[in-house]
Amino acid sequence: MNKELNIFPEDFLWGGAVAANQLEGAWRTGGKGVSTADVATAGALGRAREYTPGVVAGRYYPSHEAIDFYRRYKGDIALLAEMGFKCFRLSIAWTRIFPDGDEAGPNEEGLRFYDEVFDECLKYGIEPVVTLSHYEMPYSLVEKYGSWRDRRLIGFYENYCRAVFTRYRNKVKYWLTFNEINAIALHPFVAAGLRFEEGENRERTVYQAAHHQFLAAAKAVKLGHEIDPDFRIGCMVLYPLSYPATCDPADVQANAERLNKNHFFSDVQVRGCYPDFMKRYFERNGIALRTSPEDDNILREGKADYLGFSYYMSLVTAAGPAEGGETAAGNMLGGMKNPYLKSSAWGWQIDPAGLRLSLNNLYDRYGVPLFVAENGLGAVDAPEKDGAINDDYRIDYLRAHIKEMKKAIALDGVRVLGYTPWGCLDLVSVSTGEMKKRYGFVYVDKRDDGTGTLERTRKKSFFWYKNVIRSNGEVL
Ligand code: BGP
Repeated sequence: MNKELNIFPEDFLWGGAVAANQLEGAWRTGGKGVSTADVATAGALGRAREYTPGVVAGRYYPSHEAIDFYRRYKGDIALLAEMGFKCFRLSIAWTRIFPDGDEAGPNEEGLRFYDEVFDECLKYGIEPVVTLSHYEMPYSLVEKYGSWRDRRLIGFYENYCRAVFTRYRNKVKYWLTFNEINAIALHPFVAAGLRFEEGENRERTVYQAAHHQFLAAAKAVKLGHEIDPDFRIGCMVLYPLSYPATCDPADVQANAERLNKNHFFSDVQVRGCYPDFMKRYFERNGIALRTSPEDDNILREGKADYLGFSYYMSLVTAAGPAEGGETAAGNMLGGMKNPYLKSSAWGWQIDPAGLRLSLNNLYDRYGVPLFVAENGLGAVDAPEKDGAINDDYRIDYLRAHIKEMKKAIALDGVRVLGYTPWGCLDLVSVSTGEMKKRYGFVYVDKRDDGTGTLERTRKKSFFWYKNVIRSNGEVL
């Protein structure tokens, strides 16, 4: 490759990403409360996940044990260190710190757990990048308050942020407020614990809850900077790059509108105000949000320092119904099939060049540093007779995406802080609850029915990624 393309900044944060609810397990240990993820059943074998009203005896809930990171974190972090990780994106389980969400003070045992996890990272020079709420919140807040539709949630989130910002100020610098905040419009329970009443205007409730999350995130940014001006507090969105189905202006318009409805979430958090197109959308659709006079100020004073996003795939959008009716699956998205792209076994359309486009779109729009907080291939890994896992398909996927990210940095001048491929240790899938859908560099012996030794094995991609990091992205 052309020498000039080898320009990852010296301090580029190579690493990997996980979320507490998908790997920690120990769901009732150390004073932890029940979270929204703890009531999600396994939806393997083509069934959708169900979100039961509380934990129902006799049902299988994959997060309850997950991959038992809670007890095995030392060995796991040692493996990440062996790959040379510069950073590790992980989340704090809100329910370890405030088990019910509305207590007056934090749970010391929960705080101590993350002290140990962060110390372990720092021992190897791994910078923790911490998501404050990653598809997990106290279930009790759902039951008592109806979750984020209630403005009081802002105060509970603020208390939680204050507790962890204060406690970890000497250990953590990079924070993310809500994982994939725009997923609230696609999966309201997973992203925000929302359940709907009969006849309720769902769209209105979703945007009301999103408004509260925006305020909570903005308050977290302000508070964090007061506690430590060196904190870098970002927001995080699922980036659903989408192409118009044809050059018919009607398709181009439909695609632009689809993109904008997602940009809305980063617009508010990065620019600190609601975009006009969304105000008009609310007016046209009779959506009147309950707001307070101080809201505009709160949003303005709490703009995110950087923008984290997940990128797995791209979509296609048409003004009318898909011609031929061929559709594609996606992380909560779906859409039309793109004939130029191949798909993963779960139907997600693989589009490395789309990562460069996404980086450019976001950088042009906002001009703030970006963080590729998730990317990766969910695939079935079949260990060989000798136990080796030759996941060349995963290496191919990641290599192609890193090459495109490199072009965005070197050729287009996009500022990217780091790259954390998803599920660096195999973990529970969020959309299906499966273990069979694996992303990791490290294989975890656990099956969809909950059996397995939980033993960890380095995959071929482990050694490949180690070289990528060692060469700062030169050897791909
Ligand atoms: C993102 C979530 C992650 C993660 C990933 C892969 O949307 O932030 O939590 O799980 O997608 O999705 P899945 O687990 O469904 O394959």
